[in-house]
Amino acid sequence: FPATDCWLNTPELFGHFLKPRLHDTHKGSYGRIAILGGAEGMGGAPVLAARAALYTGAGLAYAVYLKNPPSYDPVSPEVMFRAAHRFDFSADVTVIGPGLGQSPVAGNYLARTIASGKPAVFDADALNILSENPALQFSFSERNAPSVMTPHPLEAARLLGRDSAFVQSDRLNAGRTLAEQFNAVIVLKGSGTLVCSPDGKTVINPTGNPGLATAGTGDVLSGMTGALMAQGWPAWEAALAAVWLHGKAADVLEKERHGCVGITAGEIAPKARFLLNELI
Ligand code: NPW
Ligand code: AMP
Ligand code: MG
Repeated sequence: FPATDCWLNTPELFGHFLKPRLHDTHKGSYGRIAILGGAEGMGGAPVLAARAALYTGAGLAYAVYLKNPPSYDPVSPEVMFRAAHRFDFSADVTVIGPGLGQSPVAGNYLARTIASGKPAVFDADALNILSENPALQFSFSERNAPSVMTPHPLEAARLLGRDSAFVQSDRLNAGRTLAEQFNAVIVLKGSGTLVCSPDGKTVINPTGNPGLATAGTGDVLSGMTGALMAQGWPAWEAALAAVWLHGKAADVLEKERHGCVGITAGEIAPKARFLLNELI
């Protein structure tokens, strides 16, 4: 894997982690994932991520809200809801950011996630808070646990102190710079999503289409990534597999529908589940 090259994402890069389930296992064997987010008006984002995590094989999924969690969601009763003040960071993986908002309380939970020493996926508003807070950036770079960051171009731009045109003009450089700066696997989203590792590996993803340009698809990707990490996958392979499956699911939907217009975020993970089982 020469560090200077950019490789094409294929299942061969993560296939060695695809394993059939053993008979003598239980839900605890497949990991507990917590999604921290769901500020006022964005309560759907953690639910999308939690459902996607279950479709990707996680054993248990919690949607953790800064305040006023619903008691349950009738559309996805498998998801458990918690208030953040009762959350102890004991889940195997924390996904922080989907619909989190940027309040001081949200910043506090981000600081605790960074300090938790647990594998984590940082998305959306977690990245926006981080970009405004040098002290948190420092503690992030000192983190000694698997970390994935999933910025879209504007979130990456905020982290770099630039605008999205700057990021888009040299995506490779933006992704690699962030991976080195934060010592994290960076998923720089958008057409031709890049996955960059701190040691310089870069992979470009060929799956996906503009049908993904719709509300909540990024929240789904963060849940899928976290779910694979909760099942013991390293951050690098989890990010590669999630990105590939997420895009491929959209491609299958596009084919079935004779076009990509009107794909919704909630449809992605059920289709990705089919593809995941097919690969296993
Ligand atoms: P421009 O215009 O190019 O400069 P924001 P958000 C850019 C939650 N959600 N290629 C583009 O910038 C999220 O989780 C909740 C190029 C665009 O205008 C967050 O917490 C939902 N550019 C919160 O909302 C469903 C791209 O980014 C700007 C790009 C805010 O997140 C929706 C938008 O970024 C949402 O997920 C691309 N591929 N993609 C729910 N149901 O609860 C993005 N950009 O202003 O950070 O807003 O991403 O919507
Ligand atoms: P977010 O903006 O966080 O909701 O994430 C959007 C998701 O959709 C990411 O996984 C992007 O890579 C994907 N996406 C958005 N637009 C496109 C596009 N034109 N082609 C392929 N994937 C896209
Ligand atoms: Mg997003």
